[in-house]
Amino acid sequence: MASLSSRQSTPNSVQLGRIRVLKEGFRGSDQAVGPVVYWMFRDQRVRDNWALIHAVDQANKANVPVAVAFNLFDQFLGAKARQLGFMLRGLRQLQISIEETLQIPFFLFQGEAEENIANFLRECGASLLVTDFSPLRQIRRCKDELCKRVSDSVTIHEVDAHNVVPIWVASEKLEHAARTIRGKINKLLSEYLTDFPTLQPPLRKWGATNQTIDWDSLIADVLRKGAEVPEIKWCEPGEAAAMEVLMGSKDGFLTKRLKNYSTDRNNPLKPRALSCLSPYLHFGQISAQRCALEARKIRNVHPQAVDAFLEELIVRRELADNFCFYQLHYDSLKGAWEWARKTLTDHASDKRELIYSKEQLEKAQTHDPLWNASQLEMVHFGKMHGFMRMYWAKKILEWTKGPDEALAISIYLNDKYEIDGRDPNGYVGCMWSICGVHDQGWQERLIFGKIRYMNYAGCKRKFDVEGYVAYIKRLVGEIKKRKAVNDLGRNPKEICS
Ligand code: FAD
Ligand code: FO1
Repeated sequence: MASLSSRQSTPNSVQLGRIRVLKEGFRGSDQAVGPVVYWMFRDQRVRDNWALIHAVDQANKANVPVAVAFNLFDQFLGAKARQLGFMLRGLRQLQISIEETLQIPFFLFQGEAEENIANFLRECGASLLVTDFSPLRQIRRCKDELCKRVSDSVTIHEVDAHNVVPIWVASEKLEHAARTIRGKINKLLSEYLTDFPTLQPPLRKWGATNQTIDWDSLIADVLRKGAEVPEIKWCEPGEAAAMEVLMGSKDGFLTKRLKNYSTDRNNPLKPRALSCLSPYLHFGQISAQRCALEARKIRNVHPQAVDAFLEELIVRRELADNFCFYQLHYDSLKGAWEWARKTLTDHASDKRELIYSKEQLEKAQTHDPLWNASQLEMVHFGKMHGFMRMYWAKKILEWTKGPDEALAISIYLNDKYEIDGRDPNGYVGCMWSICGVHDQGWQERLIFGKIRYMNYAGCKRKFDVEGYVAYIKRLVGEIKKRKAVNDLGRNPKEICS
């Protein structure tokens, strides 16, 4: 796979290092140049989007029009109403914004992406397809298949619009830990952590389209099919809401909440100390690069908090993408390092005092009120506190039959209930907790072997455990009450029957 070699680029365009050529098209001298299509999937935003900037740039250079296409899969890694509702409501806003401000048409397809996108390219006679980047296997398989299906004349460019330093530029190999990638990323920030150009409507307009998207029925459909995990009300979807969470004057992270990030971010009783950007970052409704640029502007005021935030936002997040990009077994024991696989295998048949089934765990039916609270926070609120995620996953290792099962259950629950699930951060979070990925070996003990251990007593020393349990009880109670009132208002017959 060729990455465009020179790092130079024309002013206002995308650094060439951000772009990989997935397929080089061959056009006969008598063949006209066709339009550019941007197949959007991971970076679902109009603003600060290098893939969109590149697509417009290329269209202007070739004097052809550009369109954006999105493919809604029939099923994507078990996503339910919670995640699909959030995504589609964000996309509905995106369609209005991209069509009104940039006069770029937005097309939505449903079903098999390889087929839909290939058909669309054929129908509009496109010469260039631009896609954004995700290291997930499902997406890579889809792109490989698409490369085979499209005509020889079509070129396909992949743009890393998600990471500040493009994943293949930051490192050419699987990194061991944050300490091995940090220096590589930091060295490249002067080159890549730059401001975005303002995007103007493309020079050539796409002809009239007769496609209308019935968002209401699309949303109603995913809500019905995925009703088992309902939407959350506290997190408003879309680009505008994302910017508000980052820098809103009322409760923005950088404007109002950042100062306690370095001291309070590991206290589950103080969730407001966290940015709460993960839902937006996951669906690409905000760019990590924008968050970093804005955070850097106030570094002189809160240096420690900004540095701690940038470490998570850039180094840890890009380390997770590095792992999934270079380790195809990013979600199984096969992907763990040799030392970790050995120690987990050595201890796989250690006697467990307690074993819970997937169902018992899902229903938060363990003996441990702290674990149950974190599980309920995820199930009902849709976002477990970052510190609790580590304890939560490690206890699954302790209370299930073995590491394979523990990893599978943690990923299943994480992907099903977290609003930010199905993300490289999630796979790596579970792999870190259960398989020691990006961690070191610790003193050997039963079940865990050399994998880092966490326990209730340790949590008690760090924060007010009873306070957290009580807080979650209140939170879940309020969510259930609100839901009952809403259900009553919406369809009284259904409730009574
Ligand atoms: P903040 O602390 O404000 O962080 C800002 C951003 O930095 C986050 O949005 C995220 O993009 C990045 N970040 C923070 N912590 C990490 C980390 N440890 N690794 C990589 N990037 C990080 N994150 C997800 O986005 N999706 C998941 O499904 C997910 N599952 C996890 C499962 C487990 C078992 C563990 C241990 C961690 C998981 N994380 C996941 C990482 C982390 O817990 C969340 O990113 C964080 O809690 C999100 O909240 P925030 O945006 O308010 O965090
Ligand atoms: N992207 C798509 O292009 N089409 C989808 O239907 C789709 C569904 C989806 C559901 C849940 C979710 O968390 C993400 C979803 N995405 C979808 C986005 C996406 O492709 C992923 O966020 C990235 O691949 C993660 O790297």
